[in-house]
Amino acid sequence: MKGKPKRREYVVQGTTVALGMLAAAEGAQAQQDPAHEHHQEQAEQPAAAQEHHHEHAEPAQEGAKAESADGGDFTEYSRYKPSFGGPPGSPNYLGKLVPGLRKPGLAPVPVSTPYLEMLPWKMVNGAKEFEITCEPLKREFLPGYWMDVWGYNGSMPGPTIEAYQGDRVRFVVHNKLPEATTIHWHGLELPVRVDGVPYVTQDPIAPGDTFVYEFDLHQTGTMFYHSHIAMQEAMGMVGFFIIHPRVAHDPPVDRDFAMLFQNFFIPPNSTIPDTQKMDWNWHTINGHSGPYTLPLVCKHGERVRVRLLDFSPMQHHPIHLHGHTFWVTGSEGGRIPESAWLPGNNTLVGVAIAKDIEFIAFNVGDWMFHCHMFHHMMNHMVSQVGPRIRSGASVDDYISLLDGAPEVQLAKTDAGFAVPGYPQGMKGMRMMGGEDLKKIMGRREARGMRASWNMGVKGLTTVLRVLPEDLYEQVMNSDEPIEPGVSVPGSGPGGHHMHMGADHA
Ligand SMILES: [Cu+2]
Repeated sequence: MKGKPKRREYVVQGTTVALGMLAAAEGAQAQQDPAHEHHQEQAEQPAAAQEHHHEHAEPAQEGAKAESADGGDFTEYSRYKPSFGGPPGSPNYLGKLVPGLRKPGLAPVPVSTPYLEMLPWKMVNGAKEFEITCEPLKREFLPGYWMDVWGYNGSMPGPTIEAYQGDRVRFVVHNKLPEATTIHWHGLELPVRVDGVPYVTQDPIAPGDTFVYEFDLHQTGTMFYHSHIAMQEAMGMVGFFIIHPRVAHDPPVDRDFAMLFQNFFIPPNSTIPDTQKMDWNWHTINGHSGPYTLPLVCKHGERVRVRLLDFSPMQHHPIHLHGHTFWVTGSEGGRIPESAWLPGNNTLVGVAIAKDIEFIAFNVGDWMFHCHMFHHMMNHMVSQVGPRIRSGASVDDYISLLDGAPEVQLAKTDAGFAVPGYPQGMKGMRMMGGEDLKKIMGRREARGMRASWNMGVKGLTTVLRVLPEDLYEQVMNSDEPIEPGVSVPGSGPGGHHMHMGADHA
């Protein structure tokens, strides 16, 4: 960072004043706030937590030391720049127990699941009652690519269920699928008759029928709901079921995001997933492929939680975040005790497993946040039949489906096919431009990114944007135009944002 004065200047300009005020406010708050004192006094509070709240009360000192550290002293942790904290085992080591900017002891922040609605409820006979309709629907994976999938209430994945420990919940489930279904509540400890397994715990819900599930929630964590019929799961029938504690976990987070990863095989020129195929060419996060995934935007210095869920048929996803070290703090089994949290930059999320990660967003910029499987970092990986077909390749699959298969040219004459074995020029992928591209580049969450950012974000890829407070306000809460590239200080505006698809490689 020191070698890049431009970037440093930017950060300083953007945040010094705010930081000074924040530090002063926090210090004052720590002295005056009775809730904070009470929190420190609690006898049952672990020593580690007491220490970090003590530290929280003296951010001014933290800032002063960070300024003079000069590489010699690694023990101070700064929420506003890369730093070590430590030693390992201490509460501020790699930001482990450094709290968010929010006060402890409050209700949790609501979870944010980009592109997925919250499932509404109303109180009926002492329970939160939710209506769920199982149905076929269309989902736009990328602009112009409308896929025929199955899901809930018009959404794939389904809307997010957000509830609290101690709630009694009731789900009135309507089946508008052409076949029978059930809903299983994954990770929940509940009476067996509402476990949602066809034949084993209940009769399947026939098309047109309604079934009611009702149970109490005593757990917390990142759970989910899904059909318990395998081929329906592969059509997309899943959604988040997040159960918050009544009081936020300590240390409190300022943001709580959730991302659900899926794979589908959708043959070229088809819109229907082939659920029996053990090959995958479309990859989605909350129902969208990169760069149509929604950037996660947070403010510099915040503590952020991201809940990761893999609901792919067969494939695991090593989820990698650039520029930050996170701690794995939870699973579909609930909160992990602090002693068992693991630091990492990449965590393997297995099929039907949830992992919560937390970190301090100390590093300003637009950071890649993605699955690290190479085939999951792009769309439309197709072999045998489709865009990659060329002379000498097997056409068995194609020939066996002559009546139903789209027309495929066996000889390609354009230059992109001149290099044998070079698959990246995906000739079957439709070009995108104009209105399609506006759908991607015109989103509020992408304002101020480099003009060419979309060329580097594909498949199971999104971007974590850590913005200084003033830029965050500009991006998220104003409509004034923003210069491209301003969120990657010193990098320039970026090239032209281009059509995606075939010919950029
Ligand atoms: Cu993956």
